[in-house]
Amino acid sequence: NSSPLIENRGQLIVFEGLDKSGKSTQSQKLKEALLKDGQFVDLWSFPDRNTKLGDVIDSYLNKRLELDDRSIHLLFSANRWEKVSKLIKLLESGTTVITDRYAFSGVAYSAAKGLPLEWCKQPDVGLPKPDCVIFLQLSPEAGAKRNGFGEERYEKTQFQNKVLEQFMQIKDESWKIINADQNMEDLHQEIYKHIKSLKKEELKRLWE
Ligand code: DGP
Ligand code: NA
Ligand code: NA
Repeated sequence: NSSPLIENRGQLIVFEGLDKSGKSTQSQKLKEALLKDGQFVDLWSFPDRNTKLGDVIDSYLNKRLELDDRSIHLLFSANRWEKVSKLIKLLESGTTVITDRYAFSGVAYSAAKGLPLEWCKQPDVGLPKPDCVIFLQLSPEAGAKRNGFGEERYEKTQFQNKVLEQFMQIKDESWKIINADQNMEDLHQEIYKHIKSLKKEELKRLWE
């Protein structure tokens, strides 16, 4: 008995996990499955490296640029905020938005450097709250064996272990933790089933 506004809005589905946990592949597969079901779906990725802020973030990740930990933290957050009006418009118009990473990465990666968790959360307070966070759980050691690991700034096993600890501090009732160390197709089916079981609710805001 929810209102038409709630019934018709798109869902915000976030994929989180350590580097190389399979988020890009699985978010793409989920998009394709939901499109097949006749839904409107957009697939996003954070950081969005295609904006001016995203260009600075890309330089930082590729180690062409050094920035203070707090400064880069705020840039990652600003990179989410610069896309919020578009995000809300899409959700309200009935498009489901899947994002590869969101504010949870924002907090986990910075807190893993030693910044206070509460400080890390503040810039993202008020962002649209995901209807569901799919957390792809893969051990840092397994991630390190996957193709391409080690190229970017944060891709070191010891640091990934710290990031994982922080992710486990910030998880909440909207999270679904899934074992990512299984074949791509089984993993996809598990995610798809979970998403289809979600109830439509009013859009809330993060950490308020
Ligand atoms: P990706 O493009 O998803 O591989 O992300 C690039 C790297 O940046 C990855 O190591 C995770 C990290 N990252 C993503 N979002 C944030 C954020 O908001 N803050 C920080 N500090 N790191 C982030
Ligand atoms: Na990465
Ligand atoms: Na991403």
